Amino acid sequence: MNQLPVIERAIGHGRRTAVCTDSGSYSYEEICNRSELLAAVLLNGQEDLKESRVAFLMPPGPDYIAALWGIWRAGGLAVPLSAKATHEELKYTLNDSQSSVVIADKNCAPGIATICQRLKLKLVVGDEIRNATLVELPEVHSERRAMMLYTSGTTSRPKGVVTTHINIQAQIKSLVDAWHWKSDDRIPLFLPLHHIHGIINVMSCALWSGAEIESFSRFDADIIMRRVSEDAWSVFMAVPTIYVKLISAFDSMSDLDRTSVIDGFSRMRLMISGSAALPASIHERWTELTGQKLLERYGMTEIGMALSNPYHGERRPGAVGQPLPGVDIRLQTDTGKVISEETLSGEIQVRGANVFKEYWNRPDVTAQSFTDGWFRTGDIAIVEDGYYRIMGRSSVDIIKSGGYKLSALEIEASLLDHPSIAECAVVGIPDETWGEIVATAVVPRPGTAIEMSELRNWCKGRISAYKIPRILLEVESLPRNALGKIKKPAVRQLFDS
Ligand code: MCA
Ligand code: AMP
Repeated sequence: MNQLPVIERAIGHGRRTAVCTDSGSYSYEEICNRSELLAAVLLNGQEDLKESRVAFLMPPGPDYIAALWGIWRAGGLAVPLSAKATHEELKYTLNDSQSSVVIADKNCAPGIATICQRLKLKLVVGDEIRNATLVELPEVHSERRAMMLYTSGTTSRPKGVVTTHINIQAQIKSLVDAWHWKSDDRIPLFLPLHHIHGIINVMSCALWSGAEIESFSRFDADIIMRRVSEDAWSVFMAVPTIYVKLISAFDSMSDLDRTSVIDGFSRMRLMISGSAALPASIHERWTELTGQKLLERYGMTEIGMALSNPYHGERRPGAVGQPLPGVDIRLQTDTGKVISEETLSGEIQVRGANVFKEYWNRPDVTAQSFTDGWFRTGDIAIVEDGYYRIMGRSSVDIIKSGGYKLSALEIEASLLDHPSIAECAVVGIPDETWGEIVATAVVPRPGTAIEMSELRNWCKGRISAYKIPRILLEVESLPRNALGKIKKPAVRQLFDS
């Protein structure tokens, strides 16, 4: 039977170690076998899941990979859930994606079981594969839908970005080629596994190549630095906030430890930064400290990676390089003119097999996101001496904090449920560590006052921790334009004064 290329390759990697965690090492063969059993459990007598949505919440490691591959092998569409999401956010994702089944690890299962009961969804606990027997699996063609990741946008609630197996294969192959992935590579995985950065750039590229992943439940600078000093890895990928945190962690180390960690970093084959702008000062500081030139790249949930500094050649601070293999890029002005000179900036538009299929159940939004077959990213760039440089975004309502993309509108909608908030406006304020930090200007209801600490507590359990505002400003009224709409640039200025 023809297997999906991802599975075929994994089978070919056989007894090599695919992933290790603090509980042991797991081979490709072992994970393939688990995924086959899980596919049998999911099929439960059916011949093919036919792209029905299967959501999953598994810790990083062999069970996460087996869940993803198991869903694919049964013909399902995988919906990775966020381990940091609140119950409300999980319910939204499950409802919006019309998931019918949820796979959870036995440790996550108690929390999600209540949600499944309420939404009448079937819960499969990872352990169930112990009693499963193998069945014939369907033949799944690469044109079929494979994965749905939720991403915030300029509309209030997150949208499901659907990619096919062809899209995913194109995203992986482009990076394996451009960044020279090899089967003897070793990489740490500490990024969340409901976003492209962790799922494709780190995990899927490593597994495609037969490389080894060491996975962690979260980023812990001390643990990571200890493993670096032990030469545990050849490749390292992180968001800018992590590099900032590592630089500040160096300051609190003894000279001996510091030298050994820095030597470890300097011996790596490749260190990459992405998901948000890497300030040139951090790029340069990292080189001063470790001798490593970080490779900065640019991507988006809808397109995977699109631009990258070169593996060989100049890695320019503040720039994101050139189009990756197989990815077409153009810049377009807001009047619709395609830019051919270096001096003009415009919106980045992308075409290629890497570009997603659709926003789930939102044909109108999907159609509006393309122009003449090119996907409109909403990011503005310019080309300087042959290298693209990101200048910003066309929407002030998108905030990038710690590498997470947040919708100001989604946060505002949650804050408006607070009994003392009459009106609010959320903006991103530049911040050295987080890139941007979430700030909100609020107009209190008459006779009430709003405290930052109280608001923070109120938000916990309602929105993910990284979306909670860190700065609060009470105002009597919000700046508006002539049509009465809130003026976000003017709201930002309120925080400067
Ligand atoms: C957490 N804290 C914050 C934020 N997040 N403060 C301000 N802004 C934030 N965004 C606070 C917490 O409340 C806590 O404060 C303290 O920081 C430590 O929180 P913790 O969660 O432990 O932080 P951390 O574990 O150090 O997290 C930092 C992190 C994480 C590792 C950088 O944010 C992360 O994993 N980011 C990566 C996200 C990612 O993968 N994005 C890629 C999507 P207190 O101590 O007071 O309670 S983008 C993508 O996939 C595209 C395609 C691309 O291009 O890659
Ligand atoms: P997401 O939707 O979470 O996939 O985030 C994608 C967005 O992250 C892009 O549209 C950019 O705004 C931003 N982004 C990713 N990489 C970079 C980078 N290297 N420099 C600046 N912005 C970036």
